[in-house]
Amino acid sequence: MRTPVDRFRFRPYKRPAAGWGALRSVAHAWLDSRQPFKNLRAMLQINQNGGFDCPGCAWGEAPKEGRIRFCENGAKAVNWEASGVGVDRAFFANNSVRELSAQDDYWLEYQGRLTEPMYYDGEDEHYKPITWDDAFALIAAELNKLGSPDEAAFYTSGRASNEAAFLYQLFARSFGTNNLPDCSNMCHEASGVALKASVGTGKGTVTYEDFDRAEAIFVIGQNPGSNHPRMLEPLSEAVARGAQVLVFNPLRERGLERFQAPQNALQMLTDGERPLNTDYFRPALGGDMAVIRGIAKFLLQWQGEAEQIGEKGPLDLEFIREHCAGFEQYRALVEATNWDEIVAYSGLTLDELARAAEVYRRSNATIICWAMGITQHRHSVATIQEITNLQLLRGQIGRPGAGLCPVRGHSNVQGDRTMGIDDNPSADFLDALERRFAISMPREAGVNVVKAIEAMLAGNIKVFIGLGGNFAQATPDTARAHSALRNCSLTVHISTKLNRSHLVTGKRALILPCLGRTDIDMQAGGAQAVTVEDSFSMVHASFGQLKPLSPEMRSEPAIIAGIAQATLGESPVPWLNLVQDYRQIRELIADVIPGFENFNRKLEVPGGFYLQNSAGQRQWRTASGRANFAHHTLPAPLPPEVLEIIGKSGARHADLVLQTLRSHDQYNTTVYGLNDRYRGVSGNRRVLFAHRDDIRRLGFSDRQPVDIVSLWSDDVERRVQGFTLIEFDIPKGQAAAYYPEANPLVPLESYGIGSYTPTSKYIAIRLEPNTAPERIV
Ligand SMILES: Nc1nc2c(c(=O)[nH]1)N[C@H]1C(S)=C(S)[C@@H](COP(=O)(O)OP(=O)(O)OC[C@H]3O[C@@H](n4cnc5c(=O)[nH]c(N)nc54)[C@H](O)[C@@H]3O)O[C@H]1N2
Ligand SMILES: Nc1nc2c(c(=O)[nH]1)N[C@H]1C(S)=C(S)[C@@H](COP(=O)(O)OP(=O)(O)OC[C@H]3O[C@@H](n4cnc5c(=O)[nH]c(N)nc54)[C@H](O)[C@@H]3O)O[C@H]1N2
Ligand SMILES: [Mo]
Repeated sequence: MRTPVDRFRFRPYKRPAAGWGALRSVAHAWLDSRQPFKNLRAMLQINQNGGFDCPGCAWGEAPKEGRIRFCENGAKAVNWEASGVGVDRAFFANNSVRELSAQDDYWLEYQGRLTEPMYYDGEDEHYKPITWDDAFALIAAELNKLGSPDEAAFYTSGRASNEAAFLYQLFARSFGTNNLPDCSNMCHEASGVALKASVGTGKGTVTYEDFDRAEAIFVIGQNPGSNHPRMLEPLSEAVARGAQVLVFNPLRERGLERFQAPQNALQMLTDGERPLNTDYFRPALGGDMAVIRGIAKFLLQWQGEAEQIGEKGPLDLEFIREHCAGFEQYRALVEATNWDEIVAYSGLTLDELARAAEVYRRSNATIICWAMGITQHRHSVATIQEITNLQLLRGQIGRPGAGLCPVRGHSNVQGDRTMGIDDNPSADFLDALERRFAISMPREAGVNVVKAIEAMLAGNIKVFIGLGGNFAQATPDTARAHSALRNCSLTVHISTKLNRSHLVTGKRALILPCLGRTDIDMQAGGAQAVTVEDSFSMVHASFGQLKPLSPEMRSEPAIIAGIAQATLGESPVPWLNLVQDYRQIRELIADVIPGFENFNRKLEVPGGFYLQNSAGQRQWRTASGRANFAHHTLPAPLPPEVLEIIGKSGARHADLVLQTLRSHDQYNTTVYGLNDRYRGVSGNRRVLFAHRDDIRRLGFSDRQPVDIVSLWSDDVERRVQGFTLIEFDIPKGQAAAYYPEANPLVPLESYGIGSYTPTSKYIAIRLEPNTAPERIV
């Protein structure tokens, strides 16, 4: 089936975010699903009590009636999943693995839902049908053949429900390994690592209601217009009631500037719009830690001035005294950081920093939100701890309208971690599992995504199982990630739609088609609900609404139970019995994970329940028992003019620093279309946004196709071809391209300190004349 493609065009978008543009796009996605009437009913059930949780992002459900409950991109996610066409044995008989490999990611997923288990034996060119039992037996045989359980890796993508995730980690650990890499390793890992050390919990401390009470909201390194559209309403309401909304983003994202509420009839009919920010700052890539340090330095300076004349300064000294550790050392560190450095590294002027600091000083309730613009950098952990330091200075954690808000990605990525999808679990968690199941749990840390790729390349991991996701495309250093998968003896993917990971196979490969969030999940005990946790730690139930496209699809818990039963045989866990009624799985969760006591009962409350956040209650589960000021020297972000990569072949200078980001028409590696409405691009994803002066300086011209080559000290050539240059409103020295097309450029060894998150937002590149054959330009 051919994918619809618009003509390549670039024209800056002048309209507000959401509004009519979004409605048009929803209608389009809906009609394109090839079962519009069925899906209309489904769309009305998104995020409603008794309906299903939106498979889009992890933004929380609005507690108040009348608030937006689904958005353009949620509707796209639903219609994409609830496709009326299927990929079956005839499809695979007609398309060999090699032929499919020549198609792009957009085409692959566009073919529809996977409908039956398929097996690739490495000898024939084609995937062939296999029964579920044979598939389970094959996995069991491969797993049980391994020299050690650590030769298998169990990857998870963040759509998996709590029930599926809990069973999956229990299976991996019963089998004997903590090798549980997950998408979070490439996403918000740094947030968890940073916050755990600073405030004793890896999660955000705010709830949805806090957004109604905040006096200031900082939105750093995030593009909610495309990725969390339901956040636009609380932001625009905050501006409307006089709160300050400060944006920090090198790009002028339309979805952070103006908003038209699609569910507000008056605004729609009058074509009205509202502002989304009160001030917009455009820092250097990776410059945010310097920005925050600058604001902290102003606060400390003003504190000193106030104290001299016997007045109360901006710091909350009582909070610091009562709750914090390490303040004096932090104060000395900030005082020792000089302004020249702060200004140079931040990419902002001293005036801009003072303006932001002034807003921060005046606000008595500040929320700081962040996403991938912060986490996918080398110094991400230090930056998030600096954000936390700032909030501690004014006691902005654990009070109404204030706190830390890492805005999560996948709809249940936070829940998956709560359920134990973690390559480095706490001893408490393992102890609780051991107590409940009388199985001894592996104690050694497992592999994260980067280490998993290294281990597969080295031949130390031989079986790869993916619970959702698209490991081949989401990971960095594509050529090596693909070699890693190919080096396995067996790769298994539990998936809803066809993607590249199914085609970059191990010696043998399985595709196991599963139900999605929208599908009715019928088990022996009746239609099942699953549960998820959003960014605000609200846990609630989700009920599928649509009849599955094929009776051969199975639920994720049922597939995991099938694999576990076949692999482990006799086990203290009654795998198959558990999936007859998921309430039994929730009973086990209740026994093991704090906060889930009486899980099934708590779910009966409409809207679900709130998992308490210790830091939000000013209880600090850190080693010091206090909220810790972290002490990081401000790292030089290597501004492009001095960016120099020293490799074996000597020193090379980068032309630009590249960030990889999402277009408006994609969900991670799922490409819904080739347009990026708010950035004005249609018909092409192989584009490189750069500043006009840089394009000229480097001897190129607007719309010229180029190759992009990244620099890294290992001297390996990483190149992508045929990217069309677009003169764009972007700070000089910076460039941007879409993920996953640009992933071949991200070196595997370039990851965040302490988080192992690939530095997808900071890649040193050079531009070279295009070498692409005509076809991919
Ligand atoms: N429709 C849709 N929704 C999604 C997703 C999707 O792909 N499509 N993905 C989901 C997932 S898994 C995630 S993690 C989230 C991702 O949500 P985002 O974090 O919003 O995603 P990105 O597109 O990576 O955007 C990063 C933003 O950070 C800015 N940025 C980059 N580097 C820097 C920097 O150094 N400093 C600052 N201040 N800003 C910077 C970029 O200009 C861009 O606006 O969205 C989730 N929701
Ligand atoms: N360069 C660069 N790389 C990045 C990023 C970046 O910004 N830049 N972002 C990173 C981030 S934040 C993330 S979270 C990762 C995402 O990494 P992943 O989570 O691995 O990737 P996705 O694209 O979300 O996975 C899409 C696939 O999931 C399957 N799927 C969809 N729904 C379901 C379901 O309900 N169940 C199951 N079992 N399968 C399902 C479909 O087959 C689909 O093809 O990518 C990371 N990679
Ligand atoms: Mo993510």
